[in-house]
Amino acid sequence: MYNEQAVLKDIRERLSDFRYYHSLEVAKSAGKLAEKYGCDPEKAYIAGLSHDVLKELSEEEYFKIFSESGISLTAVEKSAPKLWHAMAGAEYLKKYGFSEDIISAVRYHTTGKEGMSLLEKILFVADFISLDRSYNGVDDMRKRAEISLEYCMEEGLRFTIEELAAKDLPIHPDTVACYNEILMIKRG
Ligand code: DGI
Ligand code: FE
Ligand code: FE
Repeated sequence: MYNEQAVLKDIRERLSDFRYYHSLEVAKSAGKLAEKYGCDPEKAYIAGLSHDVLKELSEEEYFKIFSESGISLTAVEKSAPKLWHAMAGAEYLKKYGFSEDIISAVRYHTTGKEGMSLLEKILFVADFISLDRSYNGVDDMRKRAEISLEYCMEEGLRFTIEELAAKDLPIHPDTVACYNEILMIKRG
């Protein structure tokens, strides 16, 4: 239904071994989370498989995609190269005819945003807890994902925001909005 073989071939050709295996693991984790939380596992799997498809482009290649698709970057986005693969990847994946919900999950998998859909949350969490991940605290993140997606996202966003602040890097407004919304839900 989603031309999984073509996506597999595409990511195999575009990504290093390390990132290719990361993509396979995110797909598996996303599929499992979808089953647990009542989302479409096939959609979650294909979103996971393709979420980092353009992670390894050059600056020139990203900007070619942005200008061809009429995407203008904010000052924060211009100064944050790590965000480009999600913005460009979402555009690129339109060629597969993916539905808007899959495209949007890829688009926001790095920053998150306010008002995320179930599929968007699943991809965001799967990217943190996939089996290839081994950072300090990953076990806690996996436990949190068993309890609720938001409980895991809260910690993931805190981790990202702290890391960015420590490195003097800009924090995207979508990241902040996502974090604030989850805290407000928690506080009722
Ligand atoms: O592509 P992956 O490495 O699998 O994971 P990802 O797409 O979540 O990217 C994580 C990187 O993106 C990490 O180095 C932090 C960076 N990042 C995430 N949110 C923000 C951000 N960078 C900036 N400048 N601002 C953000 O809000
Ligand atoms: Fe990514
Ligand atoms: Fe990823």
